[in-house]
Amino acid sequence: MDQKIFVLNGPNLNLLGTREPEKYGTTTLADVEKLCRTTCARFGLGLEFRQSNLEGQLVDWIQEALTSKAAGLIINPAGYTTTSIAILDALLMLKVPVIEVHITNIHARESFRQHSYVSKAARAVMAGFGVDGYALAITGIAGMIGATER
Ligand code: CA2
Repeated sequence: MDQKIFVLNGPNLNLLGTREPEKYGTTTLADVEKLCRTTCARFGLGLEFRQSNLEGQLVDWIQEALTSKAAGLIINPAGYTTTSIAILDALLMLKVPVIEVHITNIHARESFRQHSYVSKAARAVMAGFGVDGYALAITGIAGMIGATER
């Protein structure tokens, strides 16, 4: 597997499946990782799947994606979507496709959730498909980088 993608998750997503199931569903982040692994395997892609509650940690991982020559990056920035110029600046350094994922449709929610700094660096945005959005984003990135289904 020489092509690898990073899937990064922001604050509080470690609690996925355990709180507010009416909004975010009952699937846990461990289940999402399995879904991502299965989907990456279909395209022969390696996967780094990570979550952090810390902005600087997410920035460090984006820089790691750059230095380790990842083929693409998917990020659910969660609460940092609307605030983090540091995450935006790190993403803007990547030459490979970046896809922003949100479990919910942020545009149908409170107005403060509707602006995303991250979108400025994203080739595509997936919002409102629930956790399936992660698998859809991997399929999309596979197409963008020319990885074909095995
Ligand atoms: O819809 C999404 O994926 C969000 O990125 C989720 C963020 C929210 O701040 C964004 O506006 C939209 C919140 C993630 C919090 O994670 C939780 C997980 C389980 C239960 C409660 C919160």
